Amino acid sequence: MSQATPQAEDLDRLTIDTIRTLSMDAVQKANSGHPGTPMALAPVAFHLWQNHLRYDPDTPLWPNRDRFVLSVGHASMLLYSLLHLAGVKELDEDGKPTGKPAVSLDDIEHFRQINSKTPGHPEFRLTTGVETTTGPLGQGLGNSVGMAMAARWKEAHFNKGNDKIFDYRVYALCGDGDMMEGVSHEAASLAGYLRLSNLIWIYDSNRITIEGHTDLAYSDDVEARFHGYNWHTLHVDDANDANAKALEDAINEAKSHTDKPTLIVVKSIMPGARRTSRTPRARTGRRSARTRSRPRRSFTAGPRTSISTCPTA
Ligand SMILES: Cc1ncc(C[n+]2csc(CCOP(=O)(O)OP(=O)(O)O)c2C)c(N)n1
Ligand SMILES: [Mg+2]
Repeated sequence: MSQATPQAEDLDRLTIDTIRTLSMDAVQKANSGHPGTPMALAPVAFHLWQNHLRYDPDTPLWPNRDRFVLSVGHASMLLYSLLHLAGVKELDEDGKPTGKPAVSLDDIEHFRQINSKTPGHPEFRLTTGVETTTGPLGQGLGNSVGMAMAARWKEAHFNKGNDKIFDYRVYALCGDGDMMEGVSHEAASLAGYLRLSNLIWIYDSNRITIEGHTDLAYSDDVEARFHGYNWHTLHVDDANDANAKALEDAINEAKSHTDKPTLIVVKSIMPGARRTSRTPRARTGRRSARTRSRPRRSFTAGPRTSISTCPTA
């Protein structure tokens, strides 16, 4: 795994911080969007994409690729940053390579602009590498169950003995809002009944939504519900950089299961803004240069984008 040497650790940290700064700057330039969630989930997404997700950036439609579903579609800058940094190549509507990146820096500069490849919520076909459109909360989770069922169908039809053409997994990243929606629980029930062990949901249980603390409207014991649906459940208490090992262990354990789907409950905290990271404004609001520079100061100095207006070292 990626923690072998100090140099590798530095590079991991730089990549995580670059996801964060791209997300901050794009939201700031658009003056619209959610910077907090991509910033807080950057380590989770990085470790998943770097160490687990099986994909080929040069062949984005490779049939046996793992699928990544961003059910927290409002955190779209997380996915655009990943596609940009991973160097995923763009395909045209016939699936032919265009020779361009799926998401360029210019596309990120046009985040949330009309006709851009980087709309507020990711859209299937519009942006190469986006596996499904996830506008309404809960939607992506429902889609991920369908994808995991499709994978099982392909395995049953095309794998012969030990020759496995298909053995991919489906990962979905979700939040409190997804769990509040009914569709996610109907889909989870089906996934448990079908024993879809190729399905892993990572739930960002940050206890905050757009309106405020989840205590205002939500008190479910989510893990208990999922046990009832015949899922494995795991948790990672702090999904920040320092705890990469806990996250790695949880994903490895989820991958080792062959009998049921797995829910990994993570608690994300936005770095550099711990005091305010659990307020709705921190997660969804635009920031002044001063409040943006506070988290930025705690980040590794990485490549700066031309969209940045933030005065920092
Ligand atoms: C069905 C549906 N209702 C409302 C919205 C609008 N919406 C976007 S983000 C959000 C809050 C999501 O909260 P949470 O999932 O906890 O995400 P976090 O704020 O922690 O990133 C809402 C209500 C939506 N996208 N879909
Ligand atoms: Mg939340």
